[in-house]
Amino acid sequence: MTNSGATTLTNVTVTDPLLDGANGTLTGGPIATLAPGATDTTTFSGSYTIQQSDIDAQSVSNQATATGTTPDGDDVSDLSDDNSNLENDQTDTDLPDDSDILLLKESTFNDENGDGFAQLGETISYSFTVTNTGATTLTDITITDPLLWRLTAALLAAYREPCTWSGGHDDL
Ligand SMILES: [Ca+2]
Ligand SMILES: [Ca+2]
Ligand SMILES: [Ca+2]
Repeated sequence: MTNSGATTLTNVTVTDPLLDGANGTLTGGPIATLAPGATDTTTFSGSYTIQQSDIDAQSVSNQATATGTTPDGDDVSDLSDDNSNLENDQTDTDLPDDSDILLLKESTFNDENGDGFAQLGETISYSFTVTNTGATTLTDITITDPLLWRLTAALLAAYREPCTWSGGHDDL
């Protein structure tokens, strides 16, 4: 925070929609008096707790506003910038990507006539458990399985249910 004008400013405050919100804190101030050319780097500080939407976006952007009162009683203000006193850019924080997925495929042989052996026409049931092991929200999750496509084709011809899908649907 710098007073870039020629007059002394009083009652200097900072507002920030992100840090003033439910997941942020903005502490310090107001600065009672800021002389011409003076810079204050210690009075105001803030923090923000990142949300799932931020992790998914892999970035947090926001901007603060400083306001001070001139000797005439007027207010002057400036939108914050990330690296220059002459600009008004949002401050961006990149969040590292942490996306990953795991698939578990389990099987059960269905000894449908109960004789302890496998015969033609008996089936195997498969279940799939999909887990999001990363930190981001995943969408449009699909499973491909060349064996089950073959089974589906072969057994649909015989009007039989080729396999069952169970488990993991909550993760899908
Ligand atoms: Ca800038
Ligand atoms: Ca600015
Ligand atoms: Ca059997």
